[in-house]
Amino acid sequence: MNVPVPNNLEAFWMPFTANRQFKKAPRLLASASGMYYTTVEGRKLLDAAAGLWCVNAGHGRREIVEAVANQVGELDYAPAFQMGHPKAFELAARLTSMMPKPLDHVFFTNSGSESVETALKIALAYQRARGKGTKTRLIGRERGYHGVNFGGISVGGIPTNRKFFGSLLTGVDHMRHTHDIERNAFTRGQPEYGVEFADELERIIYLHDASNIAAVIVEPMSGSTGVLVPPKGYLERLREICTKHDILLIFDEVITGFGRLGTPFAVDYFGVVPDMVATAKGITNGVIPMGGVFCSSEIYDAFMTGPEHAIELFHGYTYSAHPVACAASMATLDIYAKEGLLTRGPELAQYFEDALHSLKGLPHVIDIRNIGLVGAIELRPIDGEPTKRAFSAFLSAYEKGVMMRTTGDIIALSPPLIVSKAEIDFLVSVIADVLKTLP
Ligand code: PXG
Repeated sequence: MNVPVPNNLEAFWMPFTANRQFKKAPRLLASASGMYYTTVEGRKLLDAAAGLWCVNAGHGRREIVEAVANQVGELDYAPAFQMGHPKAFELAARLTSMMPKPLDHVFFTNSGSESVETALKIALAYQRARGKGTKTRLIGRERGYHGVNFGGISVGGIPTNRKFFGSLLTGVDHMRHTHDIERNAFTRGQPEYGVEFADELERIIYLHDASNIAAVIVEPMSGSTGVLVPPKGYLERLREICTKHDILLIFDEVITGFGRLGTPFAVDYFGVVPDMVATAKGITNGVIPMGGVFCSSEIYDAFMTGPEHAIELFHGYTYSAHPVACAASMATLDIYAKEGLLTRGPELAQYFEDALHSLKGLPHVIDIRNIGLVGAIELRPIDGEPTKRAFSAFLSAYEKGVMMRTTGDIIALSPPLIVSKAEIDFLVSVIADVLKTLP
């Protein structure tokens, strides 16, 4: 299949992309099915990134296509404020039934970034609603990615995502990240060392006093900054400290939600229940933009006071609970359930882990780490040219038939959850070839 290529690539300012490099040698996708993309030149590419960590059930799923098509024909849009439609309520009930108690309510958004802003705003408004309006500070973590809106980059911990954009939110502190390559390199699953990094939270709380702190937000496993798996006991300790000081704990599960760790959510994998969970991506298999913030009943109930005719939370989006997104999500959840995709950990994670760790000893590899169906290979950077080696690996893998993600000098792998053992073998053999030929 040869698909016509546009002759003007200038108008589109591409996000998070080296625009000039791309436009000289474009990588254009024409179609997708199952585990594979097809480029406009007709080349097949194994999708080792689930799109951007979202296409968990694989591409071109007929049931989702039909659900979306039918929904557009039946109810294309319903106002999100002071009106509703049945699928929004049905979906919310289904989603909350997948979460442990007390996460019994969900607020719909259209992306991970919006889910994060929503969670932060709910945290602040909740503290006020229950008479604790001095609790306004927010605590994030270095190397955290919480999307690209102002709240998210303020609590986020990626210097390049922050430094160009002014003074950001005030009243934000960061704990240190948990990546400790000296002590934990080549760990399979959760690292042994680093539970004590959680104690930094105690120091920050001591400095500001708990009466001034609203919430702590972390990714249970940091995805975008290179698959940083939490040390054993770390999340449990964060939970203990937050509970002790009456501070909300928010998990950003935009990546870990919907099966990435081999369990439905990271909440299940780690057995740690936060007060809010931000999600997006896999909620619709990436087909239609959507996100959702799960909240505890304690939070929800704190708002359900005052006169009944009054709006309780002054927040929401034109497209919150969009009917087409709801339909896509329900069809996605059906596939996840029917094919057992959210619990493929026991069946596949060990195989994935062994395959990845077989790359140890190849040129430039300084760490390999993994959890569930996500893994990373960290490369030694070229002196004075950070990110260049991994970007070369990305381009070389693309030529060899694999689409993967790189971040800094780290290769991140998160294939759709339908991946087979043979596809894992192919992926790892391509990466091995790439590493052997890299400058
Ligand atoms: N939180 C987390 C943990 C994320 O990973 C967002 C929030 C923001 O989601 P939206 O839908 O607004 O993009 C994300 C997004 C990558 C990559 O390759 C990761 C993301 C997005 C694009 C690329 O690491 N994560």
